[in-house]
Amino acid sequence: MRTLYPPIEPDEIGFLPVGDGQELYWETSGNPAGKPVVFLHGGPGAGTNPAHRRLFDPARYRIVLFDQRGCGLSLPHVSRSVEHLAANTTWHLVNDIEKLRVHLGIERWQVFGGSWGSALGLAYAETHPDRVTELVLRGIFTLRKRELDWFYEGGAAEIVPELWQKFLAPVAHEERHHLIRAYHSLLSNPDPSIHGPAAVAWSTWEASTITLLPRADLIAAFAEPSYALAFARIENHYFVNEGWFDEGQLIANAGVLRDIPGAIVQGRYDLCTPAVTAYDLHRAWPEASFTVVPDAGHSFDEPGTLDALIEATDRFAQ
Ligand code: STX
Repeated sequence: MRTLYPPIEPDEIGFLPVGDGQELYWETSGNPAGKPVVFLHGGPGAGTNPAHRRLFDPARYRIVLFDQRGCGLSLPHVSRSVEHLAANTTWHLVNDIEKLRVHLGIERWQVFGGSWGSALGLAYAETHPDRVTELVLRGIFTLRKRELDWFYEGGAAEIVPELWQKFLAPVAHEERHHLIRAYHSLLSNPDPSIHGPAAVAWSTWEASTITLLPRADLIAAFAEPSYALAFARIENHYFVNEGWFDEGQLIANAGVLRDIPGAIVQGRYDLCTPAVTAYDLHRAWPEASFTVVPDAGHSFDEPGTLDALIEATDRFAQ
């Protein structure tokens, strides 16, 4: 089984102004003369962390991580005010990726994305296919109505009912027929005694359902108040707006990817983004390798998932 490469430090970091008063934290690590790869994090709103560098052979890759608008180390942080969400959409992020590519002097790069990062990776690659050397996607998420309904309106609840009760708790009974909308109102309420507990409940629902087995460290990290608030506000903002996608757009346009080498990696027991979406993408884009990990949930760091992801980044490092 392949496991994460050893920990490394960035060799360069910076803050890129991308307009609308937003500055994005970025970093490069690995081999400055290596093959460029950009890592797209999940959520949206989850930010990058140092473990993400370790998905790529540092001797062969120039590894680019950045925090998407409003989260991680990027500024302004959405935990400070919902006003900062106005200029934060999928298509802002697609343009930001291009700005970062040009800023770093990179012609074409590999795109790696898990979960929300897979949606953003598809949106970017379908908009700028000539800039993408390979596409590695994990825990496929395309924000179709059925996917949002599954995770936020009662599907996954059937499997983890006691966790679902905690997700419902902040929402008044008469608002429970549309939870993404109900949470939108709670998370944008200026009163911290309203938005604070809602953010922690939203983030805890995700943290407690993304691994095959419960992980107390992850659940605690997601409940940290300012992390939870930015994560919950950004995710909810994207989902209320259906990602600014037409229904089914990312899979309908997968024909554009035909000439891009690709890998699709999916955990069988992924409660967050069930395998049917990965399968639908596989059928629309049969040229990409398709691996269903039989004993994994959603998270990137389950052993079988790491093995399949690093197999792909090693294969594409040549
Ligand atoms: N959110 C899916 C997503 O992108 C609905 C995601 N889920 N968990 C994560 O991302 C992290 C593990 C990266 C926080």
